[in-house]
Amino acid sequence: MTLMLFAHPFSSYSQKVLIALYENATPFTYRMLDPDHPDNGAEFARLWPPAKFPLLLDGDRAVMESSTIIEHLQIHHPGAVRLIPDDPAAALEVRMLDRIFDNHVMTNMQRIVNDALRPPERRDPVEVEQAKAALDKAYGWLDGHMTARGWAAGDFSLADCAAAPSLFYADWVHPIAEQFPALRAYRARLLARPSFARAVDEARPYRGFFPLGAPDRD
Ligand SMILES: N[C@@H](CCC(=O)N[C@@H](CS)C(=O)NCC(=O)O)C(=O)O
Repeated sequence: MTLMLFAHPFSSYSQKVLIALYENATPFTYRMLDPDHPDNGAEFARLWPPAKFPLLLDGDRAVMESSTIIEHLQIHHPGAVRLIPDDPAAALEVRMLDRIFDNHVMTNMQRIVNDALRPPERRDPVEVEQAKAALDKAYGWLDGHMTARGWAAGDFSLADCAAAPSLFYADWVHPIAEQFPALRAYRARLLARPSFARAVDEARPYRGFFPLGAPDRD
């Protein structure tokens, strides 16, 4: 049964799931969500009216939410790389870090990007200031957490799939300061991981669309 992923290469949550697929070389059909593929957009909107992507279609079963998609892949299409450990306590740690990256890094990064997407008269400097302050708090905690660690929670896992795009884009909108060397080194390690390097390369043609202007690096 062919897996189908409705996604876009420049989307951070799409990248999170693409990392998982690439880690295990899991075959799938890429259903690109862009104006050149209106049929994909129409089917996606029918399957999931909130229209937040990515979405995985496994036969006739639609799976929403990036973390759940990665859990689904491990249960139904497992590969050599176990992204959620079998040990329940280790799995809990992985899921906690996954939530931290999504809720405290990705969400605050998206607040800043979403503000930049608004017309100038509807932008909110207070919102941006609060999001940056929240990112700094997250960076501080994560820097301590990553000291003397290679990956976020044991072996490379779901948590690192979440960390890679969230830290990648968060550093673009609010750079991780030099006072957080362990977090900066972790971001560099994620960029060197072949699965994420591939996702970053596939997204490269779209950098011109980044509303705040993509930096000339990474
Ligand atoms: N909690 C969702 C978040 C998905 C999400 O926010 N996706 C973004 C793209 S990275 C999106 O759909 N943006 C379009 C929109 O908000 O209309 C997940 O983990 O999959």
